[in-house]
Amino acid sequence: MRSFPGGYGSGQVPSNEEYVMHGFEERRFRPLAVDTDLPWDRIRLSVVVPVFNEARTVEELLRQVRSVPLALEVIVVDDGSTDGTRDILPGLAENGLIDHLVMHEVNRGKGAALRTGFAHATGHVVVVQDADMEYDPREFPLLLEPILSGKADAVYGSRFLGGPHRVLFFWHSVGNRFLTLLSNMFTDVNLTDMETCYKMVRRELLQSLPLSADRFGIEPELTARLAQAQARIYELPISYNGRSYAEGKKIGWKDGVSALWCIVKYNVFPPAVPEWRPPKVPAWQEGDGAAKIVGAPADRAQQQGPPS
Ligand SMILES: Nc1nc2c(ncn2[C@@H]2O[C@H](COP(=O)(O)OP(=O)(O)OP(=O)(O)O)[C@@H](O)[C@H]2O)c(=O)[nH]1
Ligand SMILES: [Mg+2]
Repeated sequence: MRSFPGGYGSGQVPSNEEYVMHGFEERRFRPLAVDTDLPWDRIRLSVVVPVFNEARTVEELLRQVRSVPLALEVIVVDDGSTDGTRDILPGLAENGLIDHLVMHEVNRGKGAALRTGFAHATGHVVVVQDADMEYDPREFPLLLEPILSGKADAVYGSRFLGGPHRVLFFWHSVGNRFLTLLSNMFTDVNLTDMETCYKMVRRELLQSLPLSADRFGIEPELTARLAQAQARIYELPISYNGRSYAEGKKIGWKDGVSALWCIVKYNVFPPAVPEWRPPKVPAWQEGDGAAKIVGAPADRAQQQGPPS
């Protein structure tokens, strides 16, 4: 396995070009290499960013997203922000940081924002990216690999599997683990972080699920529907840079209580979800020479010559 000059952990962050040229061979906190033989250049990832009052972070977050060496479709849904976010976003769309910008006239909640975003997605795979910089988009390739290699239909990035994380609220983590336990008892899948933002799902599957939660109930609902569809779910460790209330944290104990009811509701009551049967050939490999996506990693790497 080749290493980036300096390598992760040396304090030296590889440039985007180095990252591309070395074909994701360096992992951030796993010794395993990403399989460079996978068709990274044929897959398009739709990134759905729900935004509510994130004027402080949304531009920097979108720059981070855009620097990921994958073919991306960036969909931003403003959820009735009142802190100036709505004035910033159109300029970011003009500058090419956003492909589709949708504005909710009034605040409707993260779930409603996600459903709007999912409806606009046209990529092969969709991932949720919160706008508050708690999650690191450089981890998209890690999350995508189990889908690209045909092993998974959905991938969750877990904050509780040993990835680097800011040490923060103990009782919140207890609450998260309890909600995950309860969700698992209903779904009979063994997740470690049901509430994680990093949920990556094949688009056809995601758009076939009946989703209706407007607020944070979308997390247990999506999990319940994926389990009911018998989707193959993978989990990977991710890093987590949690924020304090002074830094803008919004979620509170009332959201935890409402999650309890949502877990019961979406696991016990209809509609029934039909079993998901993945097509034999994934959409990104259809046809002999499925069109390569211009600007995807392999193209850029070729333009720059082989890795030394
Ligand atoms: N809180 C909140 N967030 C929303 C809403 N609509 C969209 N969002 C966005 O959904 C994402 C997740 O919201 P967060 O408040 O960060 O939720 P969280 O990460 O679970 O909790 P904290 O960051 O700890 O508050 C962020 O990008 C928000 O901007 C809403 O009505 N309320
Ligand atoms: Mg957050």
